[in-house]
Amino acid sequence: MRVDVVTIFPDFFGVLDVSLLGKARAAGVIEIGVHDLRAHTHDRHRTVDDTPYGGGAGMVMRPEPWGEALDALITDQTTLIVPSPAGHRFTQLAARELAGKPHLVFACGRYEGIDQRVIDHYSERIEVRELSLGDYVLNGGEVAAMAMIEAVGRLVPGVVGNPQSLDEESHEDGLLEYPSYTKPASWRGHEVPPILLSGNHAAITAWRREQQLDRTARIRPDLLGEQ
Ligand code: 6GU
Repeated sequence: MRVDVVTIFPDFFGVLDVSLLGKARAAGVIEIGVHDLRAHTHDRHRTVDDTPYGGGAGMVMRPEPWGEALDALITDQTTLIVPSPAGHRFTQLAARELAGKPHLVFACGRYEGIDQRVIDHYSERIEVRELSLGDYVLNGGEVAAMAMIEAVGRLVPGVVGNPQSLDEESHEDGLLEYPSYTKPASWRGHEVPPILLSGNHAAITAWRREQQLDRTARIRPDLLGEQ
């Protein structure tokens, strides 16, 4: 898979060199390119934003640098992702879908967002997804893009060492994960649930399922279709 990111803060993406994703990158399983939007400005001040038509607070990113930057990156195989608090919710299902795409381009906007015509223009040519992490506001798309790259990247075959560990995680089966324990069996007066020491695998599986349902009902009843 290839991932390209366009941003006015390329330095944000330095962390993509560390941990599992960094290893996958070094091994060539995922190629990631980070591109400075300002390389596509042509004025002395390298301007990327301007005041909104119709008035209002904040600044809007001008379409021309985006057009130049994205034209240099996209092919008809590209999925363009625009992180935005006004987008569709980014979920584990969305991450799975994106992990099957050959080329993702993230357009990280700042300020009040990118001129809408950029999204309209590329939507006529390629798949464009406006995606939000959740119902809160970040200063820009960079941190959101990083979260999405990590969530998608770890689903690409060869990135996570043991693929089975992916199947038992929160959200893969629509439920929150069961609690995990390791040694010692007793710590500061807290005991590991005895069933986990019983060696009865059927009973352990049933207990874990019960814990998943219990936890989901308490913490995320919306996942069970209850509000
Ligand atoms: Cl994708 N972008 C911004 N700016 N804020 C967000 C977000 C994205 N998701 C949640 N909040």
